[in-house]
Amino acid sequence: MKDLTPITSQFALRGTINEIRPLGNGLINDTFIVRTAEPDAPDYVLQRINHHIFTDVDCLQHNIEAVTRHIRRKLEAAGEDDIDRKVLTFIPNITDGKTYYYDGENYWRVMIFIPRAHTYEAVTPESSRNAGKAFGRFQAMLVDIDEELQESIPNFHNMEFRLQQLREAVAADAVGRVAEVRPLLDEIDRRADEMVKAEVLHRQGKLPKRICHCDTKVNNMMFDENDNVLCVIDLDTVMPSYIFSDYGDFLRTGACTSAEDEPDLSKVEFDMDIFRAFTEGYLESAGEFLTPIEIENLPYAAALFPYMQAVRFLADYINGDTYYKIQYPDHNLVRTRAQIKMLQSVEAHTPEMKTFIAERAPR
Ligand code: GN1
Ligand code: MG
Repeated sequence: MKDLTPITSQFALRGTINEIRPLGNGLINDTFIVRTAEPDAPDYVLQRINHHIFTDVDCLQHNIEAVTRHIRRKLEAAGEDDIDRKVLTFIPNITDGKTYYYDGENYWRVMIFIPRAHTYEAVTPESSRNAGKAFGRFQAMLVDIDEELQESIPNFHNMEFRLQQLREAVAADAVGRVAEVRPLLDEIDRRADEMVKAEVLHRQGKLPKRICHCDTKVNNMMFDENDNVLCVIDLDTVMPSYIFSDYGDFLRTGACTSAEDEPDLSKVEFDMDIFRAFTEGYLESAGEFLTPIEIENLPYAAALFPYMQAVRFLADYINGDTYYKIQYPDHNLVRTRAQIKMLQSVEAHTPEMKTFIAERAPR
């Protein structure tokens, strides 16, 4: 591994660096843990921001700073303890105080590593109830943010736009993979009209955009020693979106009985126990501000995200794997198949989900 201390020395860190090692398994940025020698100095997380994807790093960091500042104020006002573990802290660089550093080639940022905390790749009904409460609370805290946030990736969760990108990929057929994926394209086409419902409702003035996390994968949440949620991490995609983003994308991974790239499709199912627990937790903390249209469409959101992810993985496969990191040649194809299987399982459970939500909707 390349020596990263010239980078870390650009940030006002406390303590002496012991080691820097890779951390986590995100598909976009490169992440490292920076361990310090002194027990009273924090450890840090160093990230190389993928600026091919986040082309406006200034906008990206502005969103993150605004959101963490607002949440910190809310936690302080609520008299919470342990606040440094409940919201991320970014370290300014030593030259101009920005929360990122450009070395002429790459963009880097550093945040405090949250101690005695862990993430999960899979959840239990109990921890997903906590997760539901945490993401609902995250949205609730941001309902009254006064700073304006921009979309750090324009049209990120816009289903019409994602379908358009897929169509463009198919038309270009850059690496000759279209013929092989026809059956998957048919699965996607059949559902296209119903899946763009959020955009339609928004144009009709019936569905608001709110500040959402937009990458609520289960592994983007930190839990403490007692499996309580501490905070939500990976804030790159915090931006205005429909609440469906956070609700739906959590269930896509959290309520899936397998990994998002499971090759054995018989293992990919929608787990109703997780759905029930997460939904109860979410409605408990978000129920206050959600509108009836938002609540009524939660089952749609559960289907929308495996669908959208299938569209994105498949477009990347067709484009020759230019966006997501892959571990083997047809990884994006395997991912797409798993997302379609997940979608089918969600659809099979939709009537049951509707009944469950109707019975619990706040009035
Ligand atoms: C990406 O960075 P990571 O792995 O948490 C992606 C998400 C996808 C996810 C699929 C900026 O998230 O939108 O849902 O992969 N983030 C971006 O695993 O595209
Ligand atoms: Mg992540």
